Order: sequence, then structure tokens, then C-alpha cells
Amino acid sequence: MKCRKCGQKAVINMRQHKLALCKEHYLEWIPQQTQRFIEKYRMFTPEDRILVAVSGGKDSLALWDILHRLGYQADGLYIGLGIDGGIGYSAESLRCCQNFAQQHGLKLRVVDLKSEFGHTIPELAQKSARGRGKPCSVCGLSKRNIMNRVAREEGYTVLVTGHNLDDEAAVLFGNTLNWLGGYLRRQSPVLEASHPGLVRKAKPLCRFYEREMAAYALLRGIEYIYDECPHAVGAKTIYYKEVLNRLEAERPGAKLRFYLSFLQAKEEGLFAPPEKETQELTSCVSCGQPTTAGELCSFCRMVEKDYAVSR
Ligand code: Q46
Ligand code: ZN
Ligand code: ZN
Repeated sequence: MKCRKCGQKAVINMRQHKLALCKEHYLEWIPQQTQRFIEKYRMFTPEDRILVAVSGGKDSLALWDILHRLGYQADGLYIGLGIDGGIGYSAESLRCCQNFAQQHGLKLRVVDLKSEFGHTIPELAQKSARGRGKPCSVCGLSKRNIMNRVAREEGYTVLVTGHNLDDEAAVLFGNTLNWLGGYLRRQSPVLEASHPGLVRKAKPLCRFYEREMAAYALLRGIEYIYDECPHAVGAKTIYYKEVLNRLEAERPGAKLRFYLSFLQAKEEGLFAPPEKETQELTSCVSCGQPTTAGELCSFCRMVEKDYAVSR
């Protein structure tokens, strides 16, 4: 297989694009495409101050690398979840993020859940009814609260995450199987801030396949944590990813078409919100974040109750 641009040996063949590229041209193509998506979905401009949520995995570190290469002002945010799972998951992922930041002279902000809020994610999941022993719901809630809070308090205008096409298609598949209208309406490459207390969110990698990101990270020599979070085992999205991979193997491009046709249908008004869908948001009295949950937001209720008990 030869590179379509220069005829040298190709390192990747993207059947869905009918495009094979050599290392040099692939490493050029990815940032060019990312820039196209940033503009197409009006994610941000060079004037924005960008906060990249980094987990130590290939996608978020590749995203940080791409934004840096494109000349954006992007700092990293790492949230220490305190997950070990017998593989030192959090410690190793933090090390990868710090290593990347240091190599590229970039600023990494670290928030450690245990030292700032008293508990790790597994501890919170044990205590909280919301977790019922499974940490992902507690973890998602904590990450959303902290990411938005840091972005707001430190003057970032946009928060970006490394979700790739496989992630987005799996979530879309789950939401479609259950026709979850509210989630379908909100799923988008860019989510405008619907309240002064919220920061705009964007997913610049949403049109890249996971294997394209893995190839990019590898070819750029980015050191990332290979292991998935140990709590991801058995998650529904992993099952949806497998189903979609089977479809993709037989019909190259199926995943991308599924996602892009959804975006198109949305643009054409298929998921327009009902006229009276206004959710009242108030500010949490403890952390100031917008909430629909009453005086205290769900995150503060969870950590304050547990924290107060253990102090
Ligand atoms: S980090 Fe957290 Fe994920 Fe681990 S505990 Fe679940 S939600 S699986 S992206
Ligand atoms: Zn080439
Ligand atoms: Zn709060």
C-alpha cells in the first residue's frame, strides 16, 4: 500500500476514506482535519483560552498535542480519581500527563479528589447511594463538576475533551436504542454554555476513528497509559463499541455515516426541543455551579454528606 500523496510506503490505510498515507503525510493530515472540524462546528478560535481534560490515555494526550501543534493556547487539566485497580491506574495516568506536559513545556493543572474533597472515587462509590458500588456514575458527576468549575474559576473560555468517533457512535447507539430524546438533543461536537455558570464544551476528535488516534499517538511517540480504567470492564458502551466494530468490519465507514447522518438529521430539525423545555438552573450555594438539584448541586451533596460523616 502506497501513500496517496507521495507514493512512499503507507503506514495507515483508512478504508472509510479510501485513503492511505505515509507517516509524514499522516502526521500532517490529522491536524489539518482537526482544524477543519474546529472551524466547521465553530468550536473555538485562536483567541480562546482552552482547557483540555487529559486522562493520560491516547485520545486526550493526542488532542493536546494536536492543539499545541496548531498553535492554540491550551492548558491541561488532570483529575486524580484515586483508582488503583491493582495496576496503579491513577498514578500511572498522572505520570503520563506530567511527562507530556514537561516534554512540551505545557501547563498542567492537577486536581486530586482525595486531598481536595476527602475521598477517592472508589470510596465515594462505596458510600453513596448513587454509586451502589459501581463507581462510574459518581465518577462522571465528579468529573463534570470539577472540569466546569476549574474552567470557570480560572478564566478558560472552552473546555475540550478527547472523545473520538468510536466513543460518540457508541453513546449515540445507546441513546438511539432507548430513544432518549433529551440526550440525543444534547449530543453534539460542540455544546454551547446554556447558563452563565457553564463553559462551552467541544470534542475536536469526534470524527476520528479510535484506531486513527492510536496510530497518531504511536507515530508521534506519545507515551500514554494503555490500560483502560479497571471499572470500564462490563460497561454498556464497550458492548456497543463491539457491535459497531462488527458492522464496520463488513461495511467500512458505517460508524462514520451513522454519526454524520445523525448530525445532519439534527441540523434538519429532527431532534428540535419541544417548545416548553426550559429547565430552571439555580446556583449551588456551596460551589456556585449551575444546578437543577436544589440548593446544593448533586456533587456537593455527595461529597459534603460523605465528608461530614468521615471528619
Ligand atoms: S474513569 Fe470513571 Fe471512566 Fe473509570 S470509574 Fe468509570 S467513569 S470507567 S471514563
Ligand atoms: Zn506520503
Ligand atoms: Zn455544588
